[in-house]
Amino acid sequence: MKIAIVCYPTFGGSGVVATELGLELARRGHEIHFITYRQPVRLALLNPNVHYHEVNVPEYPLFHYQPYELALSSKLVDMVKLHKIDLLHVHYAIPHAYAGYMAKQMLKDEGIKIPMVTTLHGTDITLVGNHPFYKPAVTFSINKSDIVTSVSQSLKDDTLRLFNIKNEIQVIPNFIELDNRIEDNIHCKRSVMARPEEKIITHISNFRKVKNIPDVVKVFYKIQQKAPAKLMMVGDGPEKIKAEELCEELGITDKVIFFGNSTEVNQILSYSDLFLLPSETESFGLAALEAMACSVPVISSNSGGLPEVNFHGISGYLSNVGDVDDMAKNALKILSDEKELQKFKDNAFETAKQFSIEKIVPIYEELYSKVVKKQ
Ligand code: GMT
Repeated sequence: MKIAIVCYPTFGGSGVVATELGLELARRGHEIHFITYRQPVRLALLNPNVHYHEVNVPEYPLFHYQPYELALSSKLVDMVKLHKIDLLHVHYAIPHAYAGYMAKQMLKDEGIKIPMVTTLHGTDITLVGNHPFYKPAVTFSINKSDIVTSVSQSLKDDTLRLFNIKNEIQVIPNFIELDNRIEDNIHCKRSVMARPEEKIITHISNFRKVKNIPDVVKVFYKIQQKAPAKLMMVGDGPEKIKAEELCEELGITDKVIFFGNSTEVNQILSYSDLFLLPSETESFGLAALEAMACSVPVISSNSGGLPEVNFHGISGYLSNVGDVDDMAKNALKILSDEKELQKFKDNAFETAKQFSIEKIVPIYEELYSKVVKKQ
């Protein structure tokens, strides 16, 4: 099949999922066309089945806002015609589903019928999409998609609660490539991060408010009072400076490393003993799954789709949002006994297997075949 994938090309979870999906589909013999404004960060182009088409939006002084949706829908029309694409798969409703629908309509006018699959990822529904300024357009484009998928049951429930949706929503959880662990090597050594007796605690995110970054620091502060430990903060975003300031206030700057956006996530996770994700909400929590796939247990909040990924008392522990005492208590329960730690590490990896790329990607392939046949 020839599939166009529209996504955000950044470090965010939706872009990562879209990229990994495209790469796996390409390995399975499909011809994949990524259409976005920049080359996705995890996209390797050394595959004859993978193509990347950049959406350019020329700056024009009349426009206060440059019309990206217009440029994207025009690019979709051109690429569908040029490469004889069979299907559009858009990730993140805003503005991708809207632009995809416009492209479909323009193509229909020329006698070309193309189905559109829309995958909802989280903030497109829970934070941004339900804002009154966007809601009618988001509702419309979800209802006009040929197939709608969401990455968790929790996100499906949120979508049905917040929008007037007439379409069916199919839950397809995010997935992970297993065996991502990387051994100590010349380019990345555990000793750079911590001393042998110190446990490595890691957090990875886009450092937005929804991630509750101060709670990451507070939980770590409590952990290091009882057990020798270091905190790895990976990623960048608006809350990073505040986190650095909080570390200074608490006198723990020598125990915290801020990496910024890193392409060495798997190396860092391979040395980690525990992952912290105390988010206010999380439709899925891909970062938690990435940690689990590297055998790292997860201490998370129990909101949104997190309970569908992190199993309480098995792959880690879940606490109420903001309950840093409970999170620290649970973290120490895992860390203070080597046997217990190993059990949780093994369980985390076993849990991640349920979300293996080999299990999940065929579900998308089946959906694609069905919807293409229907046209
Ligand atoms: O806030 C983020 O983590 C980025 C955001 C995105 O859209 O890229 O992530 C959302 O989609 C991910 C992939 O499906 C999910 O794993 C994240 O849980 C979700 N974020 C939120 O719901 C806050």
